Amino acid sequence: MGHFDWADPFLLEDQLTEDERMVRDTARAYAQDKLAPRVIDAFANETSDPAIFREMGQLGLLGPTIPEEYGGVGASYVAYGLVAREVERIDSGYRSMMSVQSSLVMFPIYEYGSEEQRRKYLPKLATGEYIGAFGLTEPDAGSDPGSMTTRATKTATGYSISGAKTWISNSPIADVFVIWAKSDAHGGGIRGFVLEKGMKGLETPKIEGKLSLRASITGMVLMDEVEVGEDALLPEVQGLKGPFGCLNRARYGISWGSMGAAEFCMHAARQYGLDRKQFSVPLASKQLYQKKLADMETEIALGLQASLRVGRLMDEGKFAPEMISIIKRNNVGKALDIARAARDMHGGNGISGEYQVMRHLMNLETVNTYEGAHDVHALILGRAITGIAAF
Ligand code: TGC
Ligand code: FAD
Repeated sequence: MGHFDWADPFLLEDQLTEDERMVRDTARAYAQDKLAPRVIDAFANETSDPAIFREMGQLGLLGPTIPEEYGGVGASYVAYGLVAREVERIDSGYRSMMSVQSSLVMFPIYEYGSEEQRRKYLPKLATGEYIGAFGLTEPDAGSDPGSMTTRATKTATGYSISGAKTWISNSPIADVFVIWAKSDAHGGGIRGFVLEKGMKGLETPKIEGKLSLRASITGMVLMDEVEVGEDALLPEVQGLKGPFGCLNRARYGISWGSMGAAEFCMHAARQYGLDRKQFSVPLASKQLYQKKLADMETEIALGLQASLRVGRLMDEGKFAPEMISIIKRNNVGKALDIARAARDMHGGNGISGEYQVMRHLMNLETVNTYEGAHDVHALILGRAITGIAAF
């Protein structure tokens, strides 16, 4: 008979390769030693430390799936998921910084870019010397990015880009922007462009006063006739499948990351229940308290196992986007429920920054909305199940 470990109920550890465990251990040590000590202040003061990109870069945690010749470490998608889980165990905002850089900026430059673009940007994005941002969402085009109005107009030497992107992670501190726009020269089709900080007509104001994801800076990208050369166009992709190809990877990472946040909340609630006495006994001795822990344990075990399965299919080139909708939607939804229950189980202490569960709860509200809102993923699945698009 096997041994039951409440912290690893389905022996996930045994299902990882040696290399995957190594990457995970690096991410865990960094997250616990370097991110955990600064997150309470960063969230309280709404500060996002750009040095985090260089620190992660040094450890190979940015764009880990990119081949070594471009600065990555050629890791598996399972390893990438494990990194997201360790980083989001600390804070969803830190995972956001990492996943935008890796999946939404490095991936499209690698997959859709020219050889010159790869060589110019990827090594510096991998070390964190450059910070990247991804501009798809607009004030009037969120769940429906196909209705974007940002335009690229052909000029003698390249393109002139005008439009507004909003809710863009990293934008106020970014050096490199992957921007999606409708291009006149390509029949109005959606194309990707790489813009750089300091270009004339490009502004990136910060969005102030977020109550969620406060350790990750968010802003707009305002473009007023920004002139770029032909070399700014990502040549190898056209249409919405360009941005969606990136989103598949980021959404997959979020499915692991949200489980990291959920694990933090569950472990905190367990410890709190063992330490805290009411009615002369530990709270953890109560049936209601144990049932909540059992529900958390179950959802986390199932969620991690599902992410691992989809990760393996990605590594084998056999995944479909709908698989990712299942795990992004379900894992984040369950993580939100778990964070809410953990907050409740901490009583009054649960609302204090020091106990951290309420910060996870507030962060997960964003995670539930971005990268395809919870209900939008239900509709993606509904379309696959019925053949009828209900968007
Ligand atoms: P639809 O007609 O379904 O598709 C248009 C074209 O795109 C292709 N496609 C995909 N390709 C690859 N992967 C996917 N997941 C794909 N989904 C669709 C599709 O095959 C088609 O190609 P083609 O060649 O036939 O043209 O498009 P639609 O306009 O009906 O879209 C519907 C819907 C709801 C699925 C989609 O618009 C959607 O997913 N909306 C959600 C938007 C979203 O996720 N935005 C995220 C913004 S970035 C962000 O939030 C970053 S936060 C990061 C952080 O800080 O961590
Ligand atoms: P809407 O699309 O207006 O949706 C509002 C509500 O309506 C949701 O509950 C949604 O589920 C529901 N809904 C929408 N359509 C339907 C429908 N057809 N049927 C039923 N219900 C529907 N975007 C980027 O491009 N890059 C980034 O880096 C980025 N970072 C972000 C960081 C943060 C902190 C946040 C909050 C957002 C970020 N986003 C980013 C934007 C994010 O992707 C969008 O907020 C998200 O796609 C939802 O769009 P929306 O906010 O316009 O909401």
